[in-house]
Amino acid sequence: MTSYTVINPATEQPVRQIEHTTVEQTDAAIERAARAEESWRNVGPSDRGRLLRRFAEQVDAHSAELAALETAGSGHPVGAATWEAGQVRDVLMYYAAAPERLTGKQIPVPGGLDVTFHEPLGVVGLIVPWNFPMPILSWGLAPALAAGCTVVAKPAEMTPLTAIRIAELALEAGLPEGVFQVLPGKGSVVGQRLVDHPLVRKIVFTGSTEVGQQIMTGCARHIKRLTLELGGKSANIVFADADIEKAAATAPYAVFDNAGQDCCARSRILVEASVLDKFMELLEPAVKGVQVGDPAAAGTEMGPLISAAHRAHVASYVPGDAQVAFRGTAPDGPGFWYPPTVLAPVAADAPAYTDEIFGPVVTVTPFADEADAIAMANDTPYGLSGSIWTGNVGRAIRVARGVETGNLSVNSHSSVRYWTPFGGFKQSGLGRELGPDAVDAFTDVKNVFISTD
Ligand code: TAP
Repeated sequence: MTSYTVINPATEQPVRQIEHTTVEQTDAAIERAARAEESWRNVGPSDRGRLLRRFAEQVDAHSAELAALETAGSGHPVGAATWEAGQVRDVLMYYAAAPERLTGKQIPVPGGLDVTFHEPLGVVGLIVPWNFPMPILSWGLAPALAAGCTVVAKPAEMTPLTAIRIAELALEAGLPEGVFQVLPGKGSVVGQRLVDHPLVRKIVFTGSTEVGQQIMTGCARHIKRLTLELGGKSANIVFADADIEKAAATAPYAVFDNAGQDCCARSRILVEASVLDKFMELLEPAVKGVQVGDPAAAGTEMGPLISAAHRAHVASYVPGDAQVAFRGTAPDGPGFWYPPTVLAPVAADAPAYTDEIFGPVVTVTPFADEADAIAMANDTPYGLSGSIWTGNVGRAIRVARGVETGNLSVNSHSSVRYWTPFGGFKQSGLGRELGPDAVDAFTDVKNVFISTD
């Protein structure tokens, strides 16, 4: 049996060795999940809700432990990791109310009564990336359990620790065996088996567009339900009539959060040409002020990248002759550090402008007018997120409607709020997670006609 040693990205020291799950063990887990689903789907709505609330409380009681695990295993600043553990609690709590509200319709028809039921799909395979191990796990897990599905989750090979602990907390909270299992291992083994196994009725995948395409092809063989959350190259559009001070002060956090390893990173800043110089003047101290350092220290805003290989990938977008406008700081010594980096000017066909870098590198490009801004924002195969800064309400609405992306914020950079739907346009994804309708994505609608004759 092979294994993986989790490395602390801030120190390069080993944290824990985790054994890989084999194909045979994956099959056994899927079969356990299928057996568990037969009874989980029949647990009464109030009892299912109560168990999910207990699960949320158990996560809450262990949030400091979960945050410390994420800081050690993924390099997330402890403040951010604490928020992430809180997000798992909140998402579980939000969907704990769903079983009691999973209503169908009564549809007027001649000759009888017609009603619809939302039937759980069955076993759900959840494939999670390394950048936000806790929140992304919870976004699929909570609504799936609420719908009456059971879940087999595969965390990313590099970041399995919090998912493993959350599955233990589920059992401690009283969830029956087999309802939620975590299988650490490789995507090409465990993930692939979840896609190929006929008893898995739905895949929820978050990760790269390339792997997402392979998974979509695999799911087609079984007409398997599928939700995809993929990459992004989102724009932060700043108009001359905006609060430029606030736009510049907040722009670093919209792209350097989680060291830029964020699918929603606003990695292209587009600025109306007439205020470009002023914006750059204000952006420089904001970038230099980002607190980069020991993720275990309170007050740290940005930690290291996940691995040496990923740092080399990010650095390849900033070759020796790159136009670096200015940079923030990063510690010396061990750890996969990379400083916040602003590139300007940058050509429209430069890889740093077109590719998802998934690191703390941002480009700044001027635009002429509103139509130009929308065209530039849309000039990408992605469409996940974005921000619009303007003092003109009409313009905010026009531009929000014009930008082809799933999640936009005006005069702010909020993106993922569990109360609202989240997902991508174009090659950023398929389907939506979160929000009031997420449970529907884990059910099939059954229509029943009852004759009154
Ligand atoms: P991927 O390489 O696509 O990996 C994501 C997950 O898929 C990992 O658990 C991986 O396992 C698994 N996987 C790999 N090959 C597989 C296969 N053939 N079959 C089934 N599963 C497989 O992405 P990544 O590098 O971890 O994450 C970065 C990408 O994710 C970026 O493009 C980013 O934008 C995207 N992302 C998107 C979002 C949203 S919400 N849209 C959120 C976060 C990240 P291993 O552990 O073996 O790699």
